[in-house]
Amino acid sequence: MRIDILSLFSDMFVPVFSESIIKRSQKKGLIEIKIHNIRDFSVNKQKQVDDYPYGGGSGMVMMIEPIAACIEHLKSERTYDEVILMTPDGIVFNQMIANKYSTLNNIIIICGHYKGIDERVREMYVTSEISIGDYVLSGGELAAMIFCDTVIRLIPGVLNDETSALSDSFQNGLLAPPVYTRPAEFKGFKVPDILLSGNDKLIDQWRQEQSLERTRLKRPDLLD
Ligand code: 6GU
Repeated sequence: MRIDILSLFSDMFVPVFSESIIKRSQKKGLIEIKIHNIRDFSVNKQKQVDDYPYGGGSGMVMMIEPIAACIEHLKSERTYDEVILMTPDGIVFNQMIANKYSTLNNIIIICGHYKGIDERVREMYVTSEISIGDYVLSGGELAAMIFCDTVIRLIPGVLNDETSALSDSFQNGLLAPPVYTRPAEFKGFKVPDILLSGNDKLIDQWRQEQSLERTRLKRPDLLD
């Protein structure tokens, strides 16, 4: 999968994408991430990327020209499955949506900022709009990182233990069961006996029960 991210704050992505699973999956050649600074595509001398809103009002609006120039440049080199706009008025991201995006080959992600983005960007280029929850961030960058992290770990080969993503919380619509490692007892707190029993069938059954019980207690809305 190739991910092209358009942002006014491209440096924000560097530390996050140079660690852990995202770093490894780029090294393995499973994903390619390119960050583009929208300012580099500005069409005037002042490197302007935003302007006052027509009709008045507070805040600046991201201009269409630099974004269009960047997208056109990318589209001249390959075809894209989706052009995603990160925006608080998009559909709310979840694991099911992440699964869908993890099967795509090439995607563009636009990170919005300020009071918004010239509406014609949506009309002309955007194929889907995604929000990460009902609250307002200063910009789409953090949301794009969360989107990328969630999608990338679902790509086959990214996780060492292939079954690991499958047993994630939410992957089967339930929260994950509790896990333990050594020591078997810590200050009087014991690991449940069943996990030390060696009986795989009973352990599986226990984990399923715990999963269901946790979901019932913490997130009953997931069971509706
Ligand atoms: Cl994608 N962008 C911004 N600016 N705020 C958000 C968001 C996105 N998702 C939730 N809040």
